[in-house]
Amino acid sequence: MTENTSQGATELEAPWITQDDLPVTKYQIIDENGEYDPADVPDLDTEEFIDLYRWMLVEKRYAERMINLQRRGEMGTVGSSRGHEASIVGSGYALAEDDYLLAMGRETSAMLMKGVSLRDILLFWRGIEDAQKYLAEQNCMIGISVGGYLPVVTGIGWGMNITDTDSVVTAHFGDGATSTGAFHEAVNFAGVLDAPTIFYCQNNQWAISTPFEKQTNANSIAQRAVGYGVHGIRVDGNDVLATYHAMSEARELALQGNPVLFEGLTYRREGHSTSDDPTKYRDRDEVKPWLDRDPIERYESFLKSEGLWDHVDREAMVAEVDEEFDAAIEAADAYGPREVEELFVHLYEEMPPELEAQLRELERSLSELDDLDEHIVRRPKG
Ligand SMILES: Cc1ncc(C[n+]2csc(CCOP(=O)(O)OP(=O)(O)O)c2C)c(N)n1
Repeated sequence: MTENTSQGATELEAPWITQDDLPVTKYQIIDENGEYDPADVPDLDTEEFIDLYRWMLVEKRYAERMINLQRRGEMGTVGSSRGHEASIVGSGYALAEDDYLLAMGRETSAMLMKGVSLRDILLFWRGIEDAQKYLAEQNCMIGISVGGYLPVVTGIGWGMNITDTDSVVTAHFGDGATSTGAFHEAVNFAGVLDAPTIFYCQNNQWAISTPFEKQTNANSIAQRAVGYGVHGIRVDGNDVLATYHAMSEARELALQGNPVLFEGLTYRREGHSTSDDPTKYRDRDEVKPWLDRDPIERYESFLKSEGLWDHVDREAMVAEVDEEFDAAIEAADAYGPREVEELFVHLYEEMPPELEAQLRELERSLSELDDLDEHIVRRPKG
């Protein structure tokens, strides 16, 4: 990773500030070699330590199975979370049942922890709008519009303040989303409103083909917190314990009315999605060191050092995930065919006239273009 810096203009006299005045450190508990200081390890019991590992396997296996399904034409485009397991699991594990989680799409295990059913996640990726309704019943949603849902997060947090709800709302998003206007409005306004919000940026270094250093001239996402007057932190997102611990503290801060801008540093190991070929824009030399920094392997070495590895039956864990995945596919396959109207119905209790008009227009086009409906249903997905 290259760092952007402010350049030129030496020998000025007024008290200018630059980002170099605010060095941002990376919070880490287990380092890349699996070394750690026992005093820094969060206070979890054996079951919880193992649980973190199991969830990371869930995330990994889910990503593998989704890609297989997509390759067989049984799923739409899929975005792999390989490499993000610690970031997703550590952040999700710190949340409570009533907290809200607005995901950008790579956070399956965090949503499952909140009680979302795997079937509904599969339905979502098959383009079935009903799925969002089921996700929302567990205080979760997936926002495909990059950054677009971030002001909604501030709104939910504001609502929690008004109703005196003892919960937080967290939004996950990528480094690309931090360049949207919506991101700036959302974090700024959350600060003004003391909203119990956690803005969790999974900085995986790439927004499709745009590398982080072309995304922003800032050295980190975390440093931007200062400009909004909120708490910020940069965490090694490949270290599940550091992520979990920092996220637990972020939750406490948010509950006390301090919004948090959280940067989890990680790396997208595979393509942005199954429609993307990353070899077109990034070197193998760049990817290789990240493959050696696998978050799951790093945590395995921690479990071994702590003498907890004997409690892990990895094969049985994977078999259990596969069983759950098989059942979820069966349930998703059994979900009946949907009508185009479903795209319009879940937003308002009563459909406003503009939407009603759009729906009629779409129905008219579909009936006029006999082939279109057939095309939508049959076109190759992905
Ligand atoms: C408003 C909007 N513009 C463009 C897109 C197309 N798009 C999908 S993902 C993506 C890049 C997202 O990168 P980042 O926010 O870093 O998240 P990542 O997928 O890397 O985790 C883009 C531009 C979109 N979904 N929404």
